[in-house]
Amino acid sequence: MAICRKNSEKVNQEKTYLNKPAVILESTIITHGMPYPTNVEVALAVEEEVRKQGAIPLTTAFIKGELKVGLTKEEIEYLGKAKGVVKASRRDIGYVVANKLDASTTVACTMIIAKKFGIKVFATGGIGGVHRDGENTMDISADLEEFSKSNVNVICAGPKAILDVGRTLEYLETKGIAVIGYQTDTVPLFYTRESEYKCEQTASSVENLAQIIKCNDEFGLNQGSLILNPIPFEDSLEPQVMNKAIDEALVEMNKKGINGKEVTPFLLSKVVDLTKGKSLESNISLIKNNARLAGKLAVELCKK
Ligand code: PSU
Ligand code: MN
Repeated sequence: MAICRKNSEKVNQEKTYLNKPAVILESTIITHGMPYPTNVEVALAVEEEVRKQGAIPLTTAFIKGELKVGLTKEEIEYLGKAKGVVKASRRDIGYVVANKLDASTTVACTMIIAKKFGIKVFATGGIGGVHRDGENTMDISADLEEFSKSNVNVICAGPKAILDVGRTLEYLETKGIAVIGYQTDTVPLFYTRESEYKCEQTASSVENLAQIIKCNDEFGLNQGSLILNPIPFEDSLEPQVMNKAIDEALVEMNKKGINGKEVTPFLLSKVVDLTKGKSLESNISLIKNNARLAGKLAVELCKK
């Protein structure tokens, strides 16, 4: 127990990033989302995109149970190569710290850390959501629940089409979470820019986005928002190609009986195989694009 107390004291002493243009970045994408060495190259490139906007990139993870807010290049390299790293969500934090484990952070876990350190902006690729057939399996990512607990603004490229997009959006609506399309009227679906789902809220500019966030905060809503930033046109994929790959991946997943926290990593890597790496290229492009917007937003939010 002493280990936990000591660690949390240390965490509380860390400087806060309130009123600083900081962008937090998750690490599950490094350990469970992309193969080595691409994962490391992309993590470093994403940090660079944030810096170019005048903001501070902070990639988070637990190394041997110790929380790191802002990994060094060496630590990113270490995580990128390491085997058996825990994919940590909200429920896993105490377990990882107490047992001094290496763990990457999911969107939910990264939001908790961001809140603790006063970081308002978070860039990622995709978030977890309600899985297809979720009405039977009850597979709903803890990411969705976190938006009503942690006041952090998450920029992603939309719910990935491996999910039940309609139910994911319904879930967020029930929780009262602002889902804001950035310069788009329809919900982007990660690899594709448009969909049949309408965005109820659209922001025309970074200034507009910052205003919405500030107004929610001033109103005391005290919860996160989800910003949908469509993949750059030149790197988007054909919906037909993607849907075919996803359908095949789902069939194989069910055949293999994969469930729980393995579902998302399995589907992500299977889709990369089935599209012969094309989806990986798109993934890289959209993450960098999200990092750019996050950097701009973090700078904008610091303006009085
Ligand atoms: N979706 C993606 N790419 C990812 C993830 C989701 O398109 O890398 C990762 C994120 O870290 C997210 C996590 O928080 O998977 C969700 O996992 P689960 O569905 O088990 O909650
Ligand atoms: Mn799940």
